[in-house]
Amino acid sequence: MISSLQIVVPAFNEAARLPSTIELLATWLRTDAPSWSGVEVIVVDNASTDGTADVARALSTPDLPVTVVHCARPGKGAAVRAGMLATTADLVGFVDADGATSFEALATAVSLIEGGDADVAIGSRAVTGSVTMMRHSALRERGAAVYRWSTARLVPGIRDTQCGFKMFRGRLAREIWADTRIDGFSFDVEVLGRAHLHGARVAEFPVTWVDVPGSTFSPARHGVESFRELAQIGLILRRASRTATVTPLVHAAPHPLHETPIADLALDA
Ligand SMILES: Nc1nc2c(ncn2[C@@H]2O[C@H](COP(=O)(O)OP(=O)(O)O)[C@@H](O)[C@H]2O)c(=O)[nH]1
Ligand SMILES: [Mg+2]
Repeated sequence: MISSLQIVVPAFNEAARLPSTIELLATWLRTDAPSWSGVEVIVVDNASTDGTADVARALSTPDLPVTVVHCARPGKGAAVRAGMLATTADLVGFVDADGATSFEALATAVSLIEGGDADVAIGSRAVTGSVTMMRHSALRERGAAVYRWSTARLVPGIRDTQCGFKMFRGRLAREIWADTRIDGFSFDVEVLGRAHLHGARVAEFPVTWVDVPGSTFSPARHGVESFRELAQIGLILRRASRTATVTPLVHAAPHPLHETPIADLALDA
């Protein structure tokens, strides 16, 4: 049994990859979570030119309604923001359109949040128990290692900020995303930093992740931009930490992964 769950899927020219992802999700819900009701998908069409919105609408069924939100502003961060601000559910999450993260992650995330152990549950390819099948280029792998080193200073304790699977208490998500500024691929880092500032407990849990061909991330085109965004996030979080009133959402005890004081979040801490 879950309260209500909306899953945001950012989609930039995903007419080819979206159908199997939504169908996999519908099948997983039917077979592995038959008692869940009221699950909905919100596809955010990020100015696609390949008919993504029509494809998404055609995937809607009474068991798994799919609605489409349009986002003219380019970037995965902008798309996820538009989707999150359109949510109303008690639990909200986002997943990549390629379905790279196995949907078993939904069960883990829901139980962590509904069980009161976390306010934010993020899938990870870097914690014990994760299974990853990657086909990334050497350039992307090297860039990812430097990127992880940089994010560790912004959101200490979180090992994989970039997995395309994250779930939140709905009210918290809407409060966080109302303030977010990063439009590109580094938006997850801003969101996790802001979650800390809200006093939220973040649980990072292992997922099974299979690289799906057709990635929209180009190391050459998006890589430099992603690092530039990290520098900007350092400033944003430092500024936000000056005014943040940290009030734990549910329980007083911080998640063991995140005992780092808020002041240490700043880029130059
Ligand atoms: N590149 C890009 N991706 C976007 C944009 N808006 C939404 N997305 C989505 O962000 C997700 C990125 O996942 P993917 O392309 O698989 O990248 P990867 O998993 O990091 O290699 C997909 O669901 C994209 O459709 C955008 O403006 N640009
Ligand atoms: Mg992918």
